Amino acid sequence: MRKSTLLLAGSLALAGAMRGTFAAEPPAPCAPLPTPEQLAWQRDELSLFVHFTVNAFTDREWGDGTEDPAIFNPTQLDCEQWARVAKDAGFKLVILTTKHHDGFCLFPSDYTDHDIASAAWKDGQGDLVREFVDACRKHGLKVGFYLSPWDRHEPKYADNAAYDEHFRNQLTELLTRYGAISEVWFDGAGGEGHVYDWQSYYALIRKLQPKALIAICGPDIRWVGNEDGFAREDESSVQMRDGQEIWYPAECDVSIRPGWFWHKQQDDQVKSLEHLLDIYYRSVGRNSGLLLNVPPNDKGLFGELDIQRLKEWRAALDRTFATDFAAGKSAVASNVRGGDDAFGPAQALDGDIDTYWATDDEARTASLEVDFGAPATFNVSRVQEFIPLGERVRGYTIEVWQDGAWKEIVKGTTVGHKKLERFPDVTAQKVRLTITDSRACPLIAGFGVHYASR
Ligand code: FUL
Repeated sequence: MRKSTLLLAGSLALAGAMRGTFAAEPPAPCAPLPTPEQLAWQRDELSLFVHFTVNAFTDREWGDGTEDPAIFNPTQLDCEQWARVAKDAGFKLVILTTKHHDGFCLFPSDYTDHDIASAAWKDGQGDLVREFVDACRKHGLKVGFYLSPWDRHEPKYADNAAYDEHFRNQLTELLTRYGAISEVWFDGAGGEGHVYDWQSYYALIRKLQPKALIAICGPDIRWVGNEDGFAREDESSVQMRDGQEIWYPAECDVSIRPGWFWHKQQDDQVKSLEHLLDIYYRSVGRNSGLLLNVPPNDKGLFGELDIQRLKEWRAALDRTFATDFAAGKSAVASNVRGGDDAFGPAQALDGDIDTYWATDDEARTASLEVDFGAPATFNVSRVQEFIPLGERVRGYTIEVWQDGAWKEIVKGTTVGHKKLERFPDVTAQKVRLTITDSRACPLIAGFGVHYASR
């Protein structure tokens, strides 16, 4: 045993010596860092939102809580259809509105009659949340719950403390009956002036589902600040709170239609493919999670046009990123950590975001040059940092070699998990990524250029 360990160590040293390098120490983390759950969420990139309640039967966006629960009767409800559509379009997590502002619960709650047990659907015997969770699990999707703090039906809402208890009771039902929950989404809308005991909600979630992320009115995932699906060009997961830097990644929520809920007259107002692609590039492509809403209709099904559009969207993205002109090509870098190939530029071009090109500790600027071997035409760039060790890059450029000189085509700020840029078609044989500013030595897990057909 000992002998073979020695032999292994000896041959590794020999291999290092043969290529003129010895294993370099991995870089130190650059705080703040993501939790394992935040990291997985950022790498998942895509979540589907499902807005469903009595509003699908009243043609409203905000129910006022006076709706008769009996009207809720999605006669062809098929949560598997939702899950299949989500899966095929590349979503990793699906978040359901288990209770919207109208207070109607899609699960049978012991704390209200304003719920699925009073609905005509399945004579009050059904549990829509259960069907939703089962369908997601069957199709390998993570599950998230939206539970509206603002409740326009519940009489206890008038009494802060009584409502806090009511809300915790409902949270307990949701977080103990349905297995592992990945995200709890707290909407900040409505209820102006009402004071919620947020800390007690968070403590309960941490106790019942320690791995669940708490989003929006919560400490783990931040609302991007609009409902258009667009992040800022310099969106960063490093945010200041109470004078401290914390890891707080952004989520972009937007609906595929004008409304969050289904309205018959919006059946032909599904966003165009161009619009949805724009949303992708300006959310996922700006270091943020995309939470795209698709509302089921009054039958309990996604619309044909919504499904068709999602297919087109997935196909367009797949076509674009299947082109990857720098992948596996020969590359040189201005600085390689300890001269060790384990941190060499090839690590940014290998399609594996768990390996990365790294520089020596002192470097704050560095460049990586790729030669495709033949001219290529492209119009999208992709840069990805190795965020398990923190977000570092604060400035970068991309240039192409044309007519004997470098010509700048992208000038960016932050990178984070993924930064995509679109630009007019450019043809070149060599491309250069330069990190112009960084909080610590840059760690680049992915660099690529792609062609999006128009
Ligand atoms: C908003 C709500 O008022 C909308 O109805 C929707 O749920 C959206 C996601 O959040 O604040």
